[in-house]
Amino acid sequence: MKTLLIQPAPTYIGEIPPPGYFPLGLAYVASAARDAGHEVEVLDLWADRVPSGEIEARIAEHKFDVVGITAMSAQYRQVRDMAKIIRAIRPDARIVVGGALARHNYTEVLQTTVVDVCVFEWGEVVFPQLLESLDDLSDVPGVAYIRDGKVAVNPTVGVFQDVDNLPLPAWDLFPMDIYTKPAKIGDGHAVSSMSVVTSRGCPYNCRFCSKNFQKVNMRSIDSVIAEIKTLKERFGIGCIEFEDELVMISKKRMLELCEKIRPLKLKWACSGRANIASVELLREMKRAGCFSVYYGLESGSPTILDLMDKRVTVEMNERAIMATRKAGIVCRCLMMIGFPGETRETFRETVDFCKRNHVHPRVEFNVCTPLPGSVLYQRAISEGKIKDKVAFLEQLEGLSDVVVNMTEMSDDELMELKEAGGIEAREHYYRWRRRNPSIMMKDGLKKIQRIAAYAKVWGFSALLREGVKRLRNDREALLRTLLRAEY
Ligand code: B12
Ligand code: SF4
Repeated sequence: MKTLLIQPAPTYIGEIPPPGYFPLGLAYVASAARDAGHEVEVLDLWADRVPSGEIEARIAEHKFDVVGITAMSAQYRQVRDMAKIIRAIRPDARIVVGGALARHNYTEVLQTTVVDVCVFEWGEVVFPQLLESLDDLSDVPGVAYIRDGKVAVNPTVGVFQDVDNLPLPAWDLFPMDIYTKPAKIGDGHAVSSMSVVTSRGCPYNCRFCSKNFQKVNMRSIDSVIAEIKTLKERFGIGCIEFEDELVMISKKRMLELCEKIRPLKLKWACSGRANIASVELLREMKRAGCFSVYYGLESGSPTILDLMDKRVTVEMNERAIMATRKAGIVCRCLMMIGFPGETRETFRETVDFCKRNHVHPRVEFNVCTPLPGSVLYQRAISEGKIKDKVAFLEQLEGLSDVVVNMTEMSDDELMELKEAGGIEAREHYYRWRRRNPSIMMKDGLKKIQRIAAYAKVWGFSALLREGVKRLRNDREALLRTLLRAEY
């Protein structure tokens, strides 16, 4: 079967930025389909930075019987429009969608677009079976499709036992020169970076979170290390971004990862969880090459953390920040505003938390959005805040500001609080930095190291041109980046 797999590009942004992350899910699917004997081509619209006006021509260059698109919920509109184009070019081709959009909104996708099949989790297991059974999908697990004019839903794959024997991602089908360009800076060195997952799923159930895998499946650390060694040998990768929903899942597993990754002498970054973030563990991580951990701390209010079912306390979060900095690892904190129950008072607790702990909220404060697949989404539907699921999906594109307000405050009040809170936290943070010359110096040195590393890779004049361009476009953002603390 001739198969074309597509990674969409964020065309709604205007000028498409270079891709920040390798589309691992699609690469796993590509690998499994190829191993099953199918002809697989990849069209990576993001890596190629294809503007919307050129998508049709790029798709028409390929011959295919089946096309597969990867998409998150926020990409509904892109999928709908792309499916229409594909149908016009090749009316007989089957159109398949996988990823969070297909997992959580298969009904809407199948009823309002020309997509034929939605694949839930485990695309690498499901897709090859699907390609063999296109005429009758009734025995293919983990798919939804239209049968007799109705949406038919097959049972999911669930826990997949053989996770260590999945084929490695089909990196070679993607433009690896783009993905491995040494643009990521691991601890002051420009290195080629690549995404890896050590597990699927997360054992927690934070109420705002939309997880891609319902059950937790963990790979053995040995299989993860074997993959990393391959990446190092084949592509000269010097930095690994662990993209699991939660990497710091347990102390024991993390220590095993540290012990086995240390001899590879790589830099790596991962997501963390405050409840297991001790100085001892983080020091081990640092020794093993970890340079950055990001935590979804979300709120400084104990009430909101409980309502979210975060299963951490404000004190644990504070200890995690301290421990991470003490270990010499960059601590990135994701904060949120607007979870149901949020008031001026609870958000004040969050801003005070940021100030007390000198947190620079990484993306300022994310406005809480009831993403499909989350407990909050069900609540928004039952409370009548989401009346039309398709209109809601359309609004998710870009995902900025207030999409659905889950608080008792007005949208304007929420946005005012977010802006003012962001300014207050940032100003405090920079004041604190100015008052701590030793930290300023340490960070300054790191920044110089980074700039030098960039210059080595890109050339000094290209770096200067880029700097001037950014200064013209968004002076404040550039200054923020330059001033952001590393410790
Ligand atoms: C990297 C990443 C991104 C990257 C882009 C990824 C890419 N395609 O290039 C960037 C930074 C752009 C991104 C952005 C966002 N992301 Co994101 N991201 C991730 C992350 C960390 C890793 C994805 C990954 O590689 N997973 C590992 C692979 C193996 O799993 P997978 O992608 O799910 O693929 C499997 C199946 O889904 C399926 N499958 C996937 N595609 C296809 C295609 C076909 C044809 C088939 C058959 C099967 C199939 O098979 C695959 C193999 O099993 C995940 C968390 C996670 N661990 O999944 C979040 C995640 C996908 N992101 C999420 C969110 C919320 C966002 C944002 C909305 C965040 C924000 N507040 O802005 C934005 C969306 C921006 C927008 N407007 O479009 C949510 C998705 C929720 C949802 N309902 O959509 C996740 C699950 C994180 C979470 N738990 O909250 N993200
Ligand atoms: S927010 Fe993080 S810890 Fe909570 S359920 Fe989602 S992935 Fe797991």
